[in-house]
Formats: sequence, structure tokens, C-alpha cells
Amino acid sequence: MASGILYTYPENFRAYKALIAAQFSGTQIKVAQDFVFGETNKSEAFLKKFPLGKVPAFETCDGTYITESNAIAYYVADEQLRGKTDIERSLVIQWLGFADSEILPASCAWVFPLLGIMPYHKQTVEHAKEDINKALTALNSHLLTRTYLVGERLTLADICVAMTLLHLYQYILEPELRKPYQNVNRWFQTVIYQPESIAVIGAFKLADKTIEYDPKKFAETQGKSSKKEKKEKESKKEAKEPKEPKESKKESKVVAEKTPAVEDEADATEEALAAEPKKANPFASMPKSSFDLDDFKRFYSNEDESKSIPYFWQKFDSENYSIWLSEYKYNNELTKVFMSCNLISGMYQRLDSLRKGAFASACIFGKDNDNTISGIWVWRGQDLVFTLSPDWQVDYESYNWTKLDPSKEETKEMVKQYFSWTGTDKEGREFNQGKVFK
Ligand SMILES: N[C@@H](CCC(=O)N[C@@H](CS)C(=O)NCC(=O)O)C(=O)O
Repeated sequence: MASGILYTYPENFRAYKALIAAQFSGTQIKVAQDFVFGETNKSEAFLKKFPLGKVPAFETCDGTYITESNAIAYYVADEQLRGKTDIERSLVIQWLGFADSEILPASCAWVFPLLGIMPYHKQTVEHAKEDINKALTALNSHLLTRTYLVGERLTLADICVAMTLLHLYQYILEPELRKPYQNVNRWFQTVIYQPESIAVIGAFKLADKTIEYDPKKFAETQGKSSKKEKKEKESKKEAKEPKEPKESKKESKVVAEKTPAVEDEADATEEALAAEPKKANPFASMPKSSFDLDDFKRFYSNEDESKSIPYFWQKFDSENYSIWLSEYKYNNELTKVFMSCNLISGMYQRLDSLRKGAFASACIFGKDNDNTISGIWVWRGQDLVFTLSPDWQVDYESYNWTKLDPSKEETKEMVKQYFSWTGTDKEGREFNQGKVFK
């Protein structure tokens, strides 16, 4: 019979898959007691066995190393859990794929910002909600006439899909939100209240109330990352970034960091992006311009606006660059000023690869519970720049974009206001703080 050692940190929903499967099949699994996430899995000895350094990871009693939670769960499962016929086995695999592709990314995108693990971005969360609705609606129809996902008895499909839904049921799906999915709710509870599941995850409690986004949590999570980790990330980032002008006198960059236990989901997204074929630089085919944006950025960083703004107009090339006003569409939903700041920082981070061809100064006007975001952007070309690359499309739809005529006096006034961080918004709210994209 299969047996071995499972490496994981506590309460890892991925490890639960194998642990529950083992309870059903009677497989002996020992959980490595001295495992420390971020240390053990980064040690030479561990990496020798599991080169990606990820958990769960499994070492069989005869010295075979298995990674990927689904594969480990399959290894420790029995015939009933794996599926008894070819068709059952393929349907089990189908549901494992469904969980990983249709539920997991959207669940992470919805849950993690609320847990303070990732920055909150409204549009991403809204998309995630739609995706979860689609997945749960499909599951709900499937379960209308069935107790289990495949066949008449519980299989790995039930264990893996339920574990992938665990965070949603734990933190998000309050009674009203789970109401449309009664069949899924019934099935989920059937799976998690099996004695074999309870032996692993304990007495699970469905969410009473969706946890609320608390930007302080995100700030705290950031603080928890070790200094070493921080340094590593910063040096990685530095190596990646094109040379920037000297230290900004204004911009405070926010580098999102994640708690170790869940950083993999965000990393998975990064890895997926990295695996995509390298995209051509959208600016490469544009005609050369006399306006040296890097030079302006340097000048702006080092000189007072009384000099840098005239310098901008002296150098600006209106044929090859355009100027835009950005206005956040959901100002009425903004609360704390520092949250508005995080929104801007997050957007700047996600637009990292746009830096070469753009400059912006975004301002927050007003105070806590009454503030607005708007900014002035300058970029290469005459059209809305964000449509040129799929990497730049996460945030821009949350803003109204108005192209400004550089020859007009009112444009000059606006540039002056936003570059020098002064004035008020349209409704008279005072300037509070600004952030520069450069
Ligand atoms: N697809 C893998 C994902 C494994 C994974 O990403 N694990 C995370 C923790 S849940 C990890 O070990 N991350 C450490 C790292 O990326 O360095 C599975 O299902 O097992």
C-alpha cells in the first residue's frame, strides 16, 4: 500500500486533498513535523528532491518524489476515489482540471485581496465574481440530479473541487451569496462533513458574512515579509527595471508582497505571464521623437516645478506624444486617502512596462471618505495607449480618459496643476497628495 511523507504548511487546502484521500483509502501519510515554509522548501536538500521548492510535496516510502497536489492525492487514493472505469477516471480528471482552471484563479483573485494578501483591484475582483458565478452555476446544474460529481459515490473529483472551493465558502459565500447555488451547497457540505474530511480539516464553518476589504491588513501582510525576502525582491525588481532617473523627490513606490503561504497563486499568475511569448514593444514601430522623455523625467525629479514645467513645454513634441486627463470613475466608492493611494500605486506597478513611453502625475483631492483621483498622463502616440498591450489593460477602464489639446491654455493650466501638485478637483476638494509615474 502507498505510504510516505507529506511536506506542507498547516491548513494548506492543497495538502488537504491528499490528506482526505488518504483518510478514505487508508493510506499512511506522515506529515513532516519540522517543516517550516519558506525555509525547509528552500533548503538544498529539499530542492534536490523537489526542484520547484513548492508544497505540498510527497516522498513515497520507496523514495519517489511527487509534486502537484492532484498527483499526490491520486497516488494516495484508492480505486473508488480514482474512478472505477475509464469513463469515471476521465471524468475525475475533468473535474480536477475544472477546479484548477475555472475556480482556483478566480477564487484567489476574489479572496486574497480580502485577506489582505494581494492589493485590491475592483475590476479584477468583479471579473473574478463573474467567473465564480459561471463555475458555480455550471456545478449547480450538474448537481441538480446527483449526490456526487462522478458516479454514485465520493471520488477525488469531489475532494479536489470541494477543497478548491474551501476559501470561498469560508470567507466569501455568506448566506445570500450562496443562495443561488443550493445544490452546490448541499454537495459541498456532504463532502466536508464526511468523518474522513472532518479528521483533516476539523469542523468547518460556512461564512456568516463576507469578510470585508481592509487595506490595513494588506499593509500588515506586507510588513510581515522578512527583511531578507524584501531585499531579494527589491534586487530582483531592480535588475528587471530599466534605469530610472535619480531618486524621486516625490514618488513613494509600493511593492506588493505576499504572505508566503499563498504567494504561489500570485506567482502562478506571474509565471503564466512569463511563459507567454515575449511581446513586441508597442512603441518600437513609432517614429522617433525629439522629446526625450527620460531626460524630462530626470529634470522633473531633480528640479523645482518652476523650472521643470517650462522645460516640459520647451521640449514636448505634440506630433509624437499626447497628453491625457484621467478621472477615476468610482470616486464615490473611495474611502480612506491611503486606500486611494494604494489604488494608484497598484496601477503604476501593473503598468511597469509602460514606463519607458509614459509619464504621469496622479493626484488625490479631498480627505478620508470624501476624495477623488485624477491625473495628467503623457505618452507616446496619439491614441489611448492601454489598448496597445494586453499587459496594460487591468486598470484603465476604471478611469475616464480625455485627450487634451496641448496648444490650449487650459491644458497648460492643468499640466501645471498636476505636475506641481496644487489646486482643487472640479468640486473644489483641496489637493491632498500625489504620485508620479516615471
Ligand atoms: N499546482 C501546485 C501548486 C503548488 C504551490 O504553488 N504551492 C505553494 C504553496 S500553496 C508553494 O509551495 N509556494 C512556494 C514557492 O512558490 O516558493 C499544486 O497544486 O500542488
